[in-house]
Amino acid sequence: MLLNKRLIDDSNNSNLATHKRSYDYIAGGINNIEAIIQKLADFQVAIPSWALGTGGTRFGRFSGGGEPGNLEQKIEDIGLLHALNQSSGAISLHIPWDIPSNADEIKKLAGMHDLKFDAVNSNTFQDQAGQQHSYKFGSLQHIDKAVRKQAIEHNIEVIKQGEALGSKSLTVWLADGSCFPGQLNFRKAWQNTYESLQEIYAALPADWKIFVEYKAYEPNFYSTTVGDWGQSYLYTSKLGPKAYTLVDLGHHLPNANIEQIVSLLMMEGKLAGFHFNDSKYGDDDLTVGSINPYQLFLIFNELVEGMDAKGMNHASDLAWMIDASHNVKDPLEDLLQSIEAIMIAYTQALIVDTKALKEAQEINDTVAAQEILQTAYRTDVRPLVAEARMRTGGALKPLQVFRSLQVREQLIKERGQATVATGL
Ligand code: RM4
Ligand code: MN
Ligand code: MN
Repeated sequence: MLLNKRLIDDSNNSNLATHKRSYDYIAGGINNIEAIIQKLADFQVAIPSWALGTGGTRFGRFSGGGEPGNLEQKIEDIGLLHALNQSSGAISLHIPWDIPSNADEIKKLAGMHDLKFDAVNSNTFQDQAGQQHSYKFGSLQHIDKAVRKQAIEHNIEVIKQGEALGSKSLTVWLADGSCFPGQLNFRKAWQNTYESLQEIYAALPADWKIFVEYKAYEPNFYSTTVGDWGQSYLYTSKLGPKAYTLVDLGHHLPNANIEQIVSLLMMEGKLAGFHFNDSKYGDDDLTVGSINPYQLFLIFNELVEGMDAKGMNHASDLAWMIDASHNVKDPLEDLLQSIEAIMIAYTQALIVDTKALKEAQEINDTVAAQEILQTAYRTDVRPLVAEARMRTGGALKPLQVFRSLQVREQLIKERGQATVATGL
């Protein structure tokens, strides 16, 4: 399904007067407003191909209907999101869940929706039909060289798939670890993983990067072989300049200071980018900004400050991606909410009075520092985000348009009630 641009314009026109009032009110107080709007227009967040269907837990899965049944339909879904918010201009593929049968055709289709291919993701956490060796006890860490070899070859195959699509990076997330004390030798597991990663690294094209993602636990519940940013950093710093550490927000132990992690990784030039989501307890799949939007803002504050200090391009020097699974919400609505939350946090970070903050830090004025951050955080920047969307051809109110045009109902009509998307 394609959205009729005129219907988006109609909706914008009916919301315009109210929007203008709130936009003028807030924009009037910001000096570099045009530069900020441009940054928002440039900022794109990749949508993972596995997040367009209903997720589930091990207790059950409740499909909402109209799910994309193949990669073409997934691209179509991301095209819908991008038409509405103009901020989801990229797709991140998970192989083998979404192997393009014809890379050129898929590339063309994505191009028609104005979408690029972001990082490709390998999968050695599940066994696929017909696979020779099992990943039950790990993949790149496995005690058996033959299993490691199979996992290395899969990653190299994923790089090839990504090359054909124009991707420039490989994300490796490993489920490797152990469920019980004594199950494996930590050093041996680390060493095997490192050697395996070295082989994958050697297969990277010259202009590619490898992102090593960490996760504290799940599916292994005693140890994870890339369990935290320190372990990931150890791999990436030893691997070489093309290796970076990827931060998935939901992959930390409760209350971890993620903004500090981000700041230090950037300082070392080793931050790959993000998998955005939110979590309350141990989940890594809730809608971005749904539980702790202040933390998201603090992370963006470090990002903006760190990127500016290094003269980095906000839109292109780090990888931005959502990584979530939707159990009770319509996946497309959830993704619209997630992108909105990211854009809001980014905008708030852009309006922080950095000069005043530096001055407060220089004289240990803790009270002033808090006031400065919270002044930005408590500013309702939604009209700025909406303005950037409208100027680039998107909707002032994406979710409202999605509902009033009955997009999901149409998708159910086209695809049926019982389709099941590959993914989580
Ligand atoms: C993992 C991790 C990976 C993602 C898989 C599906 O928890 O976040 O990035 O590819 O889930
Ligand atoms: Mn992730
Ligand atoms: Mn995850």
